[in-house]
Amino acid sequence: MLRKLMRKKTADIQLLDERIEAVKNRQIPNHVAIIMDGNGRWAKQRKMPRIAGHHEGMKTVRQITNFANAMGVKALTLYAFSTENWKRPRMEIDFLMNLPGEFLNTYLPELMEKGIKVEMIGDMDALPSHTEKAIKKAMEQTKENKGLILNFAMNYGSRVELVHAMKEMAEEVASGTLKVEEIDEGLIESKLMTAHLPEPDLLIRTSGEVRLSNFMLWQLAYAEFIFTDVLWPDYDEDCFLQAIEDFQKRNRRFGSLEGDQKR
Ligand code: V07
Repeated sequence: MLRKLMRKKTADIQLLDERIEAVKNRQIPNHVAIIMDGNGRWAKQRKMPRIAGHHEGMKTVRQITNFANAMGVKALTLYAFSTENWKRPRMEIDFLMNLPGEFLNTYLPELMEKGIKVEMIGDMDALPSHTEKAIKKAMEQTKENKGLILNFAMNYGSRVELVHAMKEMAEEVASGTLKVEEIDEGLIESKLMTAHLPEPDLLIRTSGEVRLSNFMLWQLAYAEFIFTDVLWPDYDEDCFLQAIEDFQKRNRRFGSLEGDQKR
């Protein structure tokens, strides 16, 4: 019985390995963006407090980060805290604001080992100072790393980001350093917090919600969207591989048109 189970397990791993090899031979998304939903629901199903779900979700962040890095994804943006999340109970917010510190205390050595670079988008100023310190320290320590960019969206809202970009351009026009005719997509892009990142080509949202919720509205203009009912704490390598396989299937339908030419 045990031997039979082990044989099955070995076969599963072999199958996963074969899928990974096949996927690696095709176009890997440059930049994957994920809305990590369903942590509260995961906890509720187990009669546990919501924060237990958030904590479990953090383990998924580690697993998916390592897997994306191994697959050759260049950037992974994770929506960790939205500007809307401030409406949650105080105790839940306090818990969430401790997660970056806990995550980084535990995984920073592993991130260094794997060459992963930590970055952040969103309004850092509004975060508690201990949260800001933990993130800044990790960004500083990993800034020379050449592997995956692990980009956390924290206190991020896409419309606020766009308002900020527009104000900057308006001021430059008012001061005479920018001409209205010079405003184009490239310039707008350069004013966004994602300016240095490749455009996201795949968006994943877990837990069955089918909305963008003010996440990278400009940047996701040409991305493939994948929605799954799987709750974020249950999301695993198999799910992520499935998402890349679906992405590649959709992209192949464009025949010779690949990547940026697709638009
Ligand atoms: C958070 C765990 C994942 C599911 C979604 C909500 C809860 C990792 C971080 C993090 C953020 C910045 C950083 C390092 C780690 C995080 C929050 C919530 C607020 F530099 N997970 N995670 N931050 N959750």
